[in-house]
Amino acid sequence: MRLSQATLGELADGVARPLYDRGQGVGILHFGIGAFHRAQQAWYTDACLNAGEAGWMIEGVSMRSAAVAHQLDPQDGLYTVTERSSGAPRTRVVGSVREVLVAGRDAAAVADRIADAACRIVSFTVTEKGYCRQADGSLDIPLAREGFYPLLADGLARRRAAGLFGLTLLSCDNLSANGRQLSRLMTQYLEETDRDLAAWFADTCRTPDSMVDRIVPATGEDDLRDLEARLGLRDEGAVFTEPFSQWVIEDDFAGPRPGWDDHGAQIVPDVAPFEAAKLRMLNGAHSLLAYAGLDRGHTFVHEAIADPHLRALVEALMADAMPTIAAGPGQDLPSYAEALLARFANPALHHRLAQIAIDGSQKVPQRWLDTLAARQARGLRSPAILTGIAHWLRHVRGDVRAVDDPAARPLAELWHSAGRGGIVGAVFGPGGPLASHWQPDVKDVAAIDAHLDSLASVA
Ligand code: CS2
Repeated sequence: MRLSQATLGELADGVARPLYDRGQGVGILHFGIGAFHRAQQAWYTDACLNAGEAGWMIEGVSMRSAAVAHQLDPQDGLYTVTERSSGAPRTRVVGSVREVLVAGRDAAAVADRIADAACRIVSFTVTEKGYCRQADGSLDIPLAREGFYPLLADGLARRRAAGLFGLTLLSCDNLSANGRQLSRLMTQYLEETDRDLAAWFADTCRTPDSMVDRIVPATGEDDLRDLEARLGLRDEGAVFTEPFSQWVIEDDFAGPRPGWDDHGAQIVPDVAPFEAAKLRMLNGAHSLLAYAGLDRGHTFVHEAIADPHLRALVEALMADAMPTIAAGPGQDLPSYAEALLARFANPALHHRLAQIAIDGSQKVPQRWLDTLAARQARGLRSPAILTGIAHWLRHVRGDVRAVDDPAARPLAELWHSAGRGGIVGAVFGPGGPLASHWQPDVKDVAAIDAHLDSLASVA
């Protein structure tokens, strides 16, 4: 039997479930309703609704496939979030998602929702590549036409025509200054397509920066089977995560918002220091564990962090990142580093290194290169990150394992044309795809080259 509104009563005792009327208004349209959104923003919103707030149901948009719609729509949008650690798992049913629209199939319905007066927030977890940026950070217009931009522009145009107020556009992706980037990219899109709308957007909409943090590994069939045995119901939309969760949002909304801060989120004047710490320390360490850990034969994050060689590298990366971050109020970076090491060691999460290794070309700039650039400006290096770069370059050569990255082809071609001796300069030197973030000096190149030489099977 499948989880749904009708079968909620069949759930095993002790599983928390929504206490509110799920027929109430939709206040949020969310682009990219993958596992992360379900375990994070929708989970905070569910807590708000359980506490008696109204009007904040979420309509999700799946950008690439109908799979999430097939998971959630037959379940009336219901799904479970299970927190895993060394203790017993804790499962709760989340009810804040009304239904899932599919970008390619339901474009008119998406614009209808955005144009609805009840909608106040459009939020995003479309991954780094979903913003359709070119190497220099500007919008790739032809690519953007395939993404969320035209859907959002349609909805906004209809709001403007109807004389409605603007929206809060809330990016929840792992980019630095994600709200400011979204604003800049959306403005560029509108200036190309509808200049009047660009002016309305600037006047009426807001794009707060936000830092999101919760480790949410991809769900596997084994996870679903175990859960079914515990719950007595099958949940195709289940997500599994850690007990930890953090969400820091810039206090810059165009209108009302849920009281996320009553349930653990932080609303602050400036997200930048939280974001820098999260991207450079957590995500930076993750990517280092992914590329170096796979090369050392590991499968999961908790295995890689138990490898003393990798743990030392991660500790060095964090120590190198810390002085580049101007800690904000209440931020204690050494304790943060300790807490991250403990989270990585969570034995129950089964977070695959291969999942983190996806889309490196989109992640490396804000995770590693910003630290390198900030250190370079002070005459300092980061040997740990240079080691990571060597592992990443080896990975994108494409002959060790499959490379899942929008730049997989151009990077493999660079390896082909520049060869082993020229690859570092070809990727990071003038004209290279990552040159706008950090440019290695002669010693950096030599250090990366030396690591590449030491990696077996690199010709
Ligand atoms: C990970 C992140 O897959 C990845 O690249 O580094 O998804 C990470 O688990 C989250 O950002 C944690 O908040």
